[in-house]
Amino acid sequence: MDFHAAELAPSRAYVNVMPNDSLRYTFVARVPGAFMYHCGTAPVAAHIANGMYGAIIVDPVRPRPAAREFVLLQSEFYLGPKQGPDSMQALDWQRMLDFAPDYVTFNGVANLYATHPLAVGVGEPLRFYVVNAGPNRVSAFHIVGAIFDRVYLDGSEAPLRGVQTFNVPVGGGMIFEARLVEEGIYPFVSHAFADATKGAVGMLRAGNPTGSAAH
Ligand SMILES: [Cu+2]
Repeated sequence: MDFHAAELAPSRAYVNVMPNDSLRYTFVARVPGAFMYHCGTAPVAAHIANGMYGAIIVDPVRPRPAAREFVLLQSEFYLGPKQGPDSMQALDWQRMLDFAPDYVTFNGVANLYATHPLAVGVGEPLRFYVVNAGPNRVSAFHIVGAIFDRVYLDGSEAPLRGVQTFNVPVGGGMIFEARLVEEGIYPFVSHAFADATKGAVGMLRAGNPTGSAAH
């Protein structure tokens, strides 16, 4: 179990834990930010592609200003043929090596927030903790119709300002702050549009608009 928020010796803490065995270690989360954790057992790519990851948000000692907050965890799924009575699909290792995912998702389900938009207020301060588990695809995070007021790179205390799109590297996490200036539907995407087409798209619903968005 590999916690990116930790500073320690992997050879001590990130060792294999076999069935019926256990391991305990602690760490101090010194650096604030949005961090990935994942299974670190070989082959790591297979385990991440099978969903063995998550996000840890480390808050700064002095709290960030109040905002409506969301955690978005981008990842990919590479599927083999449907098998058995329940049509189960296992990882296709070659497709993973070829960067050819079937689905690219926010929080594990393709188009999850396109079909279930996130409700926000008009002009409300918004904060997105975006973690990219991969295992392969960089997330070009963008909100259609908004410009990020601030983007924090991991533990950086000095944000970038006035940013339209910013890459979240595989195994990285960024904090995005924005406001939506008028009532409406605002898509958020990975602007790598093959990935948006494969499911890395959602909607923010500001206020109570009528109509829909073209993206
Ligand atoms: Cu890692």
